[in-house]
Amino acid sequence: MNRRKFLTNGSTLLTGILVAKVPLQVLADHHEQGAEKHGYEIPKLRYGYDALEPHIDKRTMEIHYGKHHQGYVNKLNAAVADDHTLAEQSIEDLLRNIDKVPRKIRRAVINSGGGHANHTLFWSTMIPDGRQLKGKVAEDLQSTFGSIDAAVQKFTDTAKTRFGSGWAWLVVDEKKKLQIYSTKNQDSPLMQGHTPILGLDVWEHAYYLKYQNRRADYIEAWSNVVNWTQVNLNYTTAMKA
Ligand code: MN3
Repeated sequence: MNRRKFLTNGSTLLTGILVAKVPLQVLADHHEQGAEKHGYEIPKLRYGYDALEPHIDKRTMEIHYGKHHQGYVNKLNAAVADDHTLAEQSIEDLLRNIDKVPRKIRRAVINSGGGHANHTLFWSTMIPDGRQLKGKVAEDLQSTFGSIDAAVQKFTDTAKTRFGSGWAWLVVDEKKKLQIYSTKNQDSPLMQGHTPILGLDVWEHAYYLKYQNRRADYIEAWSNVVNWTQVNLNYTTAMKA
């Protein structure tokens, strides 16, 4: 993936604006809007299963969203079912305060709660045709990593070299600095006080149906559908928090 690809994909301005005005938290935390008894809920996809074709295929989306993500939500709800004080927190707060989660369910919350938060961000930072990398996040990627190309290359390499299952991240750390790194399994950057603003799922379930062992091809394809408008919004929101 390269900068030119990002820059040439910002075409549908109106859609970008509409999407940009929906904060991630609103999508993630349906249970905060008076639906506590239902527990955590999978956010609605803002595009169809086939909308990211040919880069991300329909069948992968159906299984990834409908089976994997829903499975994380179901297991998370089962894990916190007996503790109202846990279940009433947003998924972000639950993971930020992971040390306060009782030991006997902590691993389940890390795996399933992390899975829920990570995939919620993942869906929200993809959009058909992608959006341009610009705005404050572009400026600060350049100043932090030397150039946009260097930042993109570091993210790509991080995703390629994550051994086994995990995620590549662009985060805002506790000092409000941008960082790029990967985590294993469903470990969320929220658990170390960082706010993820872009995440790439490199579990094999994210790409194996279409790309088999060719993770690099999947990463390249994904770069065509990154919603940098949403990432920039996530960034400015995290910097204000
Ligand atoms: Mn996944």
